[in-house]
This record gives sequence, structure tokens and C-alpha cells, in this order.
Amino acid sequence: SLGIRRKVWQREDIMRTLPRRDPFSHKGSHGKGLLIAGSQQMPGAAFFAAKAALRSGIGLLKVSVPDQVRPIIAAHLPETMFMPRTAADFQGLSGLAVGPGLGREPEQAALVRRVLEYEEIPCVIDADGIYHLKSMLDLLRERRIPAVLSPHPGEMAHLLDLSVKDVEVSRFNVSKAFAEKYHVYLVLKGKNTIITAPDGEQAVNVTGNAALAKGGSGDVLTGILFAFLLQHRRMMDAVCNAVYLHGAVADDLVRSGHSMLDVLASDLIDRIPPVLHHLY
Ligand code: NPW
Ligand code: AMP
Ligand code: MG
Repeated sequence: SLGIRRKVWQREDIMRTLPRRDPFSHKGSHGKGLLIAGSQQMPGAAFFAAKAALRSGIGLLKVSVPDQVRPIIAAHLPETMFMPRTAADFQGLSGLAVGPGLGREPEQAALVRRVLEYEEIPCVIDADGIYHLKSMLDLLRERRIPAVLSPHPGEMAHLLDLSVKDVEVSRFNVSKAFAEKYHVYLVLKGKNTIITAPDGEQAVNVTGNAALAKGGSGDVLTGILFAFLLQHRRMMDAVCNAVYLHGAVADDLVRSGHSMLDVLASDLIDRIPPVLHHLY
């Protein structure tokens, strides 16, 4: 129909656009990311996003978590390196992600602001990062490289001062208006996640199921999004492929070995390797 550019992102799309590793590549070729996440109350969110990013191919991952959380991540995910929360230097990084389990205290807002102001490299903003973003939306438009935002309907409603119902009855239009206005890649989560580019181009995801309706699922998606953003040439391909893979993993789990009730965020991460193996 006239002027509407929407597509269903399919298996053939991810098969076509998933980048193959250059045989001469080194770790620096696949992204040096800093994940700013976690809090004493929510160390798990940082762990899920970090491990999902590593399982999705990121070359080097630094994590910025509160000091008390460091030993937990270090013990369970020794592949990560650390950056103190107070460090102000993003030099040499190729991407930033902020938000999972971050907390909503006003002092965390400054972290989100610093990410937004560092406009030279891609960034993913999710969860509590989106909560803080509300007071600095105008920074989004200033960025040279558009930000990627991955709100669930509750977070989208918060950003727009709408009810969740208002968002859910017009998911396509709400997404398009926001992505165009603020010049972002918007991932409006939920059944049939909608991905919208800053120019209004839209894609719908059809993978995933209600096994994902459990705490931690979104944090896993943040990690996949982060890793894929640093490994694709086109941002739209990266975002669509990440959302596709996240859902495909949940579908694979309920097809073999799991019910929709028992799937944990950790199970999603553990199922990334066999699903990627079939797509890659
Ligand atoms: P209700 O009341 O449920 O119907 P919040 P959050 C509404 C971290 N986590 N999907 C919903 O309505 C995250 O990373 C840490 C979802 C409610 O009013 C964040 O940092 C974990 N929500 C932090 O917790 C595991 C929907 O939105 C509000 C909705 C808070 O994130 C869990 C919920 O949003 C979690 O990931 C929809 N389709 N529709 C860990 N193990 O460390 C409406 N809502 O308050 O931002 O809560 O998403 O849990
Ligand atoms: P979050 O609320 O941030 O933890 O994110 C939840 C993730 O699970 C998002 O990627 C959602 O799209 C996905 N999800 C949650 N419920 C469903 C569902 N019923 N069907 C498909 N995907 C879902
Ligand atoms: Mg979330």
C-alpha cells in the first residue's frame, strides 16, 4: 500500500545479512564494547546482557558494574573485563550499551547522558536506561550515529506519557512517529516486535513465543543487539537479526526439551550456539 514500507523479517533475510567472519580477523575486528549495567539489586541483568553479547560474537567486552557486583560477573563470566563506574574515558571503544538492571536512582541518569553524548559510536539503550532517557530525549537527535532503543510497551508508554493500551493499539504508528521524530532505531518489544529505522522503514519479527514472558528475557536481547550492532554494516540488519535470533532461540527451546513455562534467561543464552550454528 502507498507509502508504507514494512516487511516481515524472515529466515532468508538473516541468512543473507548475517556477516561471515573474515578469516584474517582478530578480536578487535568484532567490536570492543562497554556495557554499563547492573546494580546490587539486579546483578543478573548485567550478567545476562554480557553473556548474550559474548555468545553473539562480540570481540571484546568491558563491563561497568558497581564494585560489589564485579566479583559475581568475574566469577561467572571471566571473559569480561571491567571499567570502573567513575571512568570517563570511552576512547577506543566501538560501541556502548546502557540500562539492564541499572536502577532508577538519579545518579544513574548521568551515565545515560554520557552515553548519548558520545555520538561517534553505536549505542543500545534499554530498560532503566530508557527510564532515564525521558529527561534527555532531545540529545537523541543530536547524535551522528543513531541510538538503538529497545523498550517494552510499559517503557514506551513511560517515554511518551501514554497508557500501555494506547501504545498497544497502534504499535506501528507509535513506533514510526517516535523513530522519525528522535532519529533512532526503535525496537518495540512484545509479541511481533516491531523494528523501525530513523527514516521510518519498518520490519516485523515473527519469531519468539510466550516462553519469553519472564524476567531477564529483555536483558538477553540487549546483549544480542549490542554484539550484532558491532558486527554488521547496516544497523537495520543488525537490529532485525538480533530480534530474530532472540525469538528463534525461544522457539527452538519449546520445540525441543522445554515447555513454555520453564525457560530461563540462562536457557536462552545456552541455546544461542546451536541456533546460530544453523543460521551461520
Ligand atoms: P504490569 O504491571 O506488569 O502489567 P519496569 P522491568 C508494564 C531489570 N531486570 N512487557 C508493566 O505492567 C531490567 O533490566 C532485572 C513488560 C509494569 O508496569 C530493568 O533494569 C532482572 N512490561 C528493571 O529490572 C530480571 C510491561 O511495564 C512495567 C508490558 C526493571 O525492568 C528482570 C514493567 O516495567 C528485569 O529484566 C510488557 N509487554 N506491558 C535481573 N534478574 O537482574 C506493560 N508493562 O517497571 O520497567 O520493570 O521491565 O522488570
Ligand atoms: P523485557 O520485558 O525487557 O524483559 O523483554 C521481554 C522480551 O521477551 C522481549 O524481547 C519481548 O518481545 C519478548 N516477549 C515477551 N513476551 C512475549 C510473548 N508473549 N511472545 C513473544 N515474545 C515475547
Ligand atoms: Mg527489560
